[in-house]
Amino acid sequence: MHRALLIALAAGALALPASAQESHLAAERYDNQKVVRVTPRGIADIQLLERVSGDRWTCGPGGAAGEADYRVREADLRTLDQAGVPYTVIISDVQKLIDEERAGQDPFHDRAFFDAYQNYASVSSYVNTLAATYPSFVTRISLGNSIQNREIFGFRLTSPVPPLGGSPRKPVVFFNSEQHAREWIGVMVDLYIATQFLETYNTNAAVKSLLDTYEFVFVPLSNPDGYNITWTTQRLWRKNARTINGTVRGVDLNRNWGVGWGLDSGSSGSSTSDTYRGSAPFSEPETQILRNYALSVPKLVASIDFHSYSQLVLRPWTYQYTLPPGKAAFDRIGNAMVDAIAAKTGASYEYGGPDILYLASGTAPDWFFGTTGAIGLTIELRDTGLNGFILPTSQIIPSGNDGLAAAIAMVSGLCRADLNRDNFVDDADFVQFASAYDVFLTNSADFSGDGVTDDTDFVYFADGYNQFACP
Ligand code: 0X9
Ligand code: ZN
Repeated sequence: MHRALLIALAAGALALPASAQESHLAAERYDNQKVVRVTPRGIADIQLLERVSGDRWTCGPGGAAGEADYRVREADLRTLDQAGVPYTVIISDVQKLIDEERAGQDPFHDRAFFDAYQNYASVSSYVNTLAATYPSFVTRISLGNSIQNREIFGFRLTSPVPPLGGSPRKPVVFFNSEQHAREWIGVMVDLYIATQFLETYNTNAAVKSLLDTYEFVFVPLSNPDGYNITWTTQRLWRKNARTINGTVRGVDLNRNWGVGWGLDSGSSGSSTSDTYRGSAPFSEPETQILRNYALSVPKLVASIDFHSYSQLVLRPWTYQYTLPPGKAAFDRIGNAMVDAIAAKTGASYEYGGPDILYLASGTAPDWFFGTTGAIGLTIELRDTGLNGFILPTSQIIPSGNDGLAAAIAMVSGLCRADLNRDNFVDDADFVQFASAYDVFLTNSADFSGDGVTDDTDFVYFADGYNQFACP
């Protein structure tokens, strides 16, 4: 082969392209590529890394001015050394990890669902199996279709115990994952939580009480097109499959939501960026679909948006450092979640706001909290950098137990009569309830979840009020 062509090909392969390849192309390879954890000394170091890498693995406690993880070629280490950039290699061969992950996916191996990562078709059929196995608990739902016309499906899960007060529907808790295509562990954790809820309903009093009180909506694959790219051509693809000028560039779905959208401090206006926010809030069908579903729910009380990696529980706001209303309640619930994870699996997670990560503008949790008032959290699952997005399959069930402990702690910690979210149920809440009750303000005083504020809600409020303390 012509020498110049060889060089061009090699350069192309190593240039960490920002566009997704067509699915008939061979999978991109990452031989000998590293992930380095950098402590930039200033903007020049960040610019250098953005130039040589182009693939920031985004998470990492320390924020924009602190540590950050980047995927780089072996030869780039010399460039970093010459420039004196402080770094440590946290993954020495990205392709090796991917190969090991692939080996764990042997389709002829008879394995249980949570022993391996699962593709779109397999996740879809698993949801059908859940619905067939637990017909009185699980209903499959279809929320709409992605850009490339894949169905975004999910399921509703609750016990057959009827909603209080004859309400048509229980208050809803929403769990979604996989806005970011390469964060495979989120899909498995979402499904693991649902499975454990179903399997332990009869033996675990806490789970029984949650399923008797609330309805849970699970959407395991919020970004099915991106997920398909990671299974076929680019394992490290993050965004959706939005085509711009004939090339699949992708929009970062977790920068496309309408609250806090469009800020350069936490997103990018450039379509080649991994945090491209899209041309307008909700420009993407995937975010529109999730938003529309959330708006169709009469009473949404809490939500978790699963991501990886870094082992964090993050509260709003993500787009600004200003503290959210009701921060006291977020702190109580977030700390309870972190403690519950540590008690169940021994994993160490950290709870906090954007100060422990970085600003992110136009995210799902900010929209959930900002628009519906529901508790809206991000969980960054395992690990802390040893394997990053390519988490070994042996970590699926342990991660599932992190998520399960966190989910139970969050919902058990909802203190719904604490309307002002100061962690006390007292006269101030009564006054707030009474004024909401007077004007039939459904979102804050609708305890039953039927979309209206009426006598039933008064009874619930009184019931919560009598306990005088948040869990
Ligand atoms: O950047 C994101 O969207 C999330 N991290 S990830 O590495 N999974 O992409 C975090 C978003 C939420 N929170 C804050 N940045 N505060
Ligand atoms: Zn993510």
